[in-house]
Amino acid sequence: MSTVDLVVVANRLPVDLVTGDDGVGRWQAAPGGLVTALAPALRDRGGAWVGWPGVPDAAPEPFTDPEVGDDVVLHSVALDAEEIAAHYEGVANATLWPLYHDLIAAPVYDRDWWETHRRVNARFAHAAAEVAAPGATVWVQDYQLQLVPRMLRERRPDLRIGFFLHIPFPPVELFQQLPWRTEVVQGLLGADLVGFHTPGGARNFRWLARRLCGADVDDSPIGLREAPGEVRLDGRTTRVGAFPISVDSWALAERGADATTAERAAEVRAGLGDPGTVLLGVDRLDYTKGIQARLEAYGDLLADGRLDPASTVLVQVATPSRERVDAYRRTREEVERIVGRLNGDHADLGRPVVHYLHRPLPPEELAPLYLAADVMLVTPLRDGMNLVAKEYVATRPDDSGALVLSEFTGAAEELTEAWTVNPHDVDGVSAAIADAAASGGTDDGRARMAAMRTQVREHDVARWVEAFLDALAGPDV
Ligand code: GDG
Repeated sequence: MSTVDLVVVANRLPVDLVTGDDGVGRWQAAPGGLVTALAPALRDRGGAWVGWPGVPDAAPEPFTDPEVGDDVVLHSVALDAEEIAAHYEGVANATLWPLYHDLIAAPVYDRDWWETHRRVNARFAHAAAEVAAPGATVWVQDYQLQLVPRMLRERRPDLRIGFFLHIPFPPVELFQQLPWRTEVVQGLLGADLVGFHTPGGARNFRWLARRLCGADVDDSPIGLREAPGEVRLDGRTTRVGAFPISVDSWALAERGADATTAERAAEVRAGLGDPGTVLLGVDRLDYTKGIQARLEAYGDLLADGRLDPASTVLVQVATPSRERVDAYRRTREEVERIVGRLNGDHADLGRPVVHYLHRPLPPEELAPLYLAADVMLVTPLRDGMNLVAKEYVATRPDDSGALVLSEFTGAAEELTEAWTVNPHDVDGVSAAIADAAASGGTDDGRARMAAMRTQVREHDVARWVEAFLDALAGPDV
């Protein structure tokens, strides 16, 4: 097998194997911006991507896909149905996801799942070790693969290994619940560089490295995009830093400025009955996203007359997600119950107050929605970054619009001019939505959007990739 100098390891490949109506399997671009972000770096260096193809037992030979790039070799890690249930639906989505998102749902700690999780992580490490050239750089992605850096280091001490966590790293008191907490911290310490969205996550991890593994750590402040902190253990140093991810701001701005996008946005508004105010939410249907909180806050505004049901609509896109996990089914039921109640209480014939879409929209439909929305509602109870907030800001063609943003997102540390809210405080969310809706056309509203547009333009996703890979390639420590 030929080897490469840059390997990305992620739970999923950037393409999914899907079976068509004719029973024939085809590769289809997987949802998510990670591939857009990483593909250029992989193409430049002739890299490889190691990941699971998204269906049980698929084990194709290494292949390429034009959507990713002809120079990027895709290596599949096969998982069987039991491994998908225990590693992916179990440990990843029912243990680590809720634990790392402040216990919004109760995490399940299952020893058998963990055994499988460990075995699956070892398989990813093995696959990465096979394709990495001597001295290559390997960039491991996200919470499903936290054990991989150490496993890979044991096999291949010559490699430069980076790890990035796309979700929040939890407060130390919560992390301590995990029965396998030391194993996870040791796993991550196999990397040369561990990246988080926020300085707080990096500092929590550094504290745990000392507490759980006895590592020697520095006490640098670790700021946003500042020099990483250092953790020394067993003669090696792992650097720990904050690398907030972003979006492809220029591509989004181009799409937002396109005449066809504006025409489609006008059609969308007309289809909604040309209301005075359009509010928008776009989320995976996940209990972390705070969809219920924003619906309740909106309901209060309609009920007390601060927003007029005859001239206001909320469009909520809720992309189906993890539907086999119980907590997600319950969240869907709650969201749909509230949507039903709000329309029952406030809609008129042919004029719903909430337009609710429970399906994935094609990518080209998102930009017109962002343009059509006067106010974007991003109210997660906890979110590592939240790309939707940045996409809205980047896509708008001028300084109109307004963003209501939860303070519990990584994005809130950068988009500081948003209408910031605590999503647990329904009255506060209502007040912010009302203020944001009233800010359209005002100097204050325009100044806020202008500042946020500058932020996302200056810090786009290409810069994120470069910053992480530069730090990873940085001086030997
Ligand atoms: C994780 C972390 C972190 C959504 N609905 C549709 C659709 N989307 C796209 C959005 C956006 C992406 O999906 C969602 O990204 P988020 O960042 O908002 O949230 P997660 O999926 O939870 O992502 C998060 C991220 O990783 C990156 O590190 O920011 O904190 O949880 O790009 O536009 N896209 C299309 N149709 C939809 O219906 N085409």
